[in-house]
Amino acid sequence: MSKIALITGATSGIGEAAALTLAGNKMNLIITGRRHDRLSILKNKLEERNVRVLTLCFDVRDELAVKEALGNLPEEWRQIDVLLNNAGLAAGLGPIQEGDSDDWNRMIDTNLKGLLYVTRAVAPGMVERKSGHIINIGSVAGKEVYPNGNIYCATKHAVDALTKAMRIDMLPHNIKVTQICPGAVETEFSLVRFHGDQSRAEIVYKGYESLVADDIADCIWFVVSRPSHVNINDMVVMPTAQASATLFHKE
Ligand code: NDP
Ligand code: 8X3
Repeated sequence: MSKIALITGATSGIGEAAALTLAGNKMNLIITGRRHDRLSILKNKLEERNVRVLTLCFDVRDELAVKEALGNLPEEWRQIDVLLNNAGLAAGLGPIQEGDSDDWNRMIDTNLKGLLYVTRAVAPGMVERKSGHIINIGSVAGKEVYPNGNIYCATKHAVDALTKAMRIDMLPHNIKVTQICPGAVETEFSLVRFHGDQSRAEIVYKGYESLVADDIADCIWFVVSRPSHVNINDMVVMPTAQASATLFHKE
């Protein structure tokens, strides 16, 4: 029987690319996000690859909505084999003393609490079946802090810590826990970070060859497709032209 993967944040960037790659490898998919129109378009594309697709439209920050969506899955969707905790964002880039608490709350509530709510809803089924794989999308920002990255870096450092903690908790239950930490990937990430300012977002990816979402989707498929006795704990993936969170070789 084909396996089932649940992807948070499948409406764009890394999550969307992961959905297409996993479907290409015959996984059935539960795709989630807040933008219903995009979920519908993606569902059609995925179904062309002859897999089953369920769309669930909810905000990961809304604990009740997460519980309702994932606690009432149709019977044939309950056995989730892979949970890809991908939904996340940066909001703003500036010094702590000028920070906007709305931005802080969005990042903490999405990157951290959202990941927790979804994991809390999915992990018990994995524990019961003694089988499953949780993959958290961290970041180079969870390995280093960089100027003006304060709260985003803090949330991704927390994802790094939580991934290690989850691996310990899941150990007796035969559940794999992996973190994938990308450097710069050209997606809608910077557009969101700069509150829709296209020209600021474009500068982030100028003068060097950044990663694209498919590069991370390839890594996701690599970790998913290892034999059952092999777990990739942590993967840090950068563009060749990036050596650290702040050091780029630009033309
Ligand atoms: P995108 O902005 O392209 O995609 C983000 C996805 O997250 C969207 O599908 C969005 O869906 C979803 N999302 C955001 N907020 C919520 C929410 N409250 N509830 C549900 N879904 C939400 O960015 P990326 O693909 O680049 O980002 C994916 C992950 O990768 C994030 O965790 C990010 O931190 C991480 N990352 C990105 C890097 C990069 O350089 N791009 C580098 C390192 C890590 P919708 O808006 O429809 O809800
Ligand atoms: C996204 C990469 O360097 O903008 O997590 O924080 S960075």
